[in-house]
Amino acid sequence: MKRTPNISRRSFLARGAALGGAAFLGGCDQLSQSPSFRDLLSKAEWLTQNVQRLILTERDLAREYTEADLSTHFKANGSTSVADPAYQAQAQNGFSDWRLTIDGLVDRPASLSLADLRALPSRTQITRHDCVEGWSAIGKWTGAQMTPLLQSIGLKPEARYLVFNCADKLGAASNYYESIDLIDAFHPQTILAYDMNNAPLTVPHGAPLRLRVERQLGYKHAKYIQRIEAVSSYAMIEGGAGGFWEDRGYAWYAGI
Ligand SMILES: Nc1nc2c(c(=O)[nH]1)N[C@H]1C(S)=C(S)[C@@H](COP(=O)(O)O)O[C@H]1N2
Ligand SMILES: [Mo]
Repeated sequence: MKRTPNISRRSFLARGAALGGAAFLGGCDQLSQSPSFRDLLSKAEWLTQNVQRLILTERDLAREYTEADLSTHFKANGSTSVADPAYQAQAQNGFSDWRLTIDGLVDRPASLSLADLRALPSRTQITRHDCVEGWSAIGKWTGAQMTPLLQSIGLKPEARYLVFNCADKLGAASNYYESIDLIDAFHPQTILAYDMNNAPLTVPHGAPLRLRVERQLGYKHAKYIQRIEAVSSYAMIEGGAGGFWEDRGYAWYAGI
């Protein structure tokens, strides 16, 4: 494993000092919850791998539960099926010819099969999903970790958000979509989940691939992902607010 060079730590500390020194370093987690600080951290100049690593090791994980805590019933919400004929044909074939596109502000755009994704470094986590509609459920999720995937794809310096394009429309004219910043993209519990409760994702829960971004509310957890685009801004996408529900008035930052 490559070690973090001291020079990077020094330049990180220098920047930290410029922002208020000890208070900045000591209160890292609280500060990371403030939108303006998150915005600052998302700026390209901050996003060398080593800086990300230093920040993220300080971040709390969402609470993880045990097998005994698993909900006997996990509600499926929002879209529970997809009308798109191309998706339905893929589902018929067990998603063997489905592909995930990763493009936008990346060094090496990719087209990945489910087998490709299953071969990547994975993480399994038992977490509680909280929907703004007033229900929660505990489920077990396994998926490809975003951090090593993004490191192999390579983000361009201008990249600040990942936009997840989904296959469903939820009664609207255009597809469901969501966006997360790079703080959440590189969070250790952020995974592209292909298994739920030890079995391949079912269609109601977002087959074949959905986002788990455990420090955010339910609507950020995009199901039926077909494309991930790295962008510098989401202002020009759809309604401009960064997501299907955000365009309809929900907060973009849905941290819990
Ligand atoms: N593509 C897509 N993703 C989606 C939704 C949706 O309708 N379409 N609904 C969101 C909402 S509001 C919630 S609470 C969760 C529900 O996930 P579940 O069906 O696995 O419970 O998915 C989120 N992701
Ligand atoms: Mo939700």
